[in-house]
Amino acid sequence: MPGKDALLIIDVQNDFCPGGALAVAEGDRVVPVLNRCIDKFRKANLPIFATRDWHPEKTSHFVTGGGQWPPHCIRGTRGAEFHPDLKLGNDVVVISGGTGPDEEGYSAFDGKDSSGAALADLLRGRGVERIFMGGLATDYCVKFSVLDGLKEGFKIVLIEDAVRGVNLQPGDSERAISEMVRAGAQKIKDQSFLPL
Ligand code: VGL
Repeated sequence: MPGKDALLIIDVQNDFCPGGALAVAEGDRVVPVLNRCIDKFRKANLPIFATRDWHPEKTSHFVTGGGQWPPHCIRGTRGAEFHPDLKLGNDVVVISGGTGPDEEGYSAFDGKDSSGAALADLLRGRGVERIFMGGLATDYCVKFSVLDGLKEGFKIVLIEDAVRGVNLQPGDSERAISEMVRAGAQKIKDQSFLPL
């Protein structure tokens, strides 16, 4: 794997996993796949970023504030925590999104680290040119993050077996993947780059 690669893990939080407030079917199935990716990137000393939906209690993103979604990923709650089996460590940069009362926060590129730095600047600062992405949910945060990453000029590789979708309408995830590929994303299964 060339030195200009990074791993970006999107919103693998309890509320998006089975039993959570906005559970994605099989959401937890991405965890072992992403853990193998984390091992690879960690061993190769390549940067790893993990985003989290980090909402206030009251936001126009929730049905309770006039939006579309049941309350989920309210910061400070268990639902907002990363899935406990995800092998995150101190070396992983956490990016928080949807923090304002009027923010949908779908795209990782609207998120910030703990010092307020934007994701694109952090990536460029590390010399990243290509981003491997996986997480939740295919048809929302993953899709918007992939499309924004391409607009920002990064090469994007979608790890297909490391994503799951909400599928409010049947087929939303497949349509989202087609849209990402049409926009210029490459898609792979993690096994295809694991034995480096
Ligand atoms: C997401 C729906 C609502 C996501 C966030 O992380 O994909 N989906 N909020």
